[in-house]
Amino acid sequence: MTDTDQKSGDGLALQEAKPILKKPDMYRVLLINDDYTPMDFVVMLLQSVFRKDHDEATQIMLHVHTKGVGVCGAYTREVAETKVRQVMDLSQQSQHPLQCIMEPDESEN
Ligand code: TYC
Repeated sequence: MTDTDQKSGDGLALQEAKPILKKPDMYRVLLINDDYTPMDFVVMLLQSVFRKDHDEATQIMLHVHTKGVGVCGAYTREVAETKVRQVMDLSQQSQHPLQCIMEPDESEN
């Protein structure tokens, strides 16, 4: 007799509750290249908003500059939304045309 087929007095089978743990859906935050936003500004954003060190921030900025688009990181929906908003707010305040978007991270499923 195993744990799951023990019977209680009234004949009902008792089964131990299994916690259902599902990984949250993840979203990639992407930076889009443009011809006007200064490289230093993009590096600063990657350090302040995405917590990259100067070397990694520079690598990501140069990837976006040469390829047209690049991933800053993958986050839960609310965190990704907040980072996109922070990038867009800082860019707008400095009057740069920098664009930042998010998309579902399909590699997580
Ligand atoms: N292409 C810009 C320049 O030459 C730099 C840049 C990089 C802009 C990444 C946007 O997402 C970007 N000054």
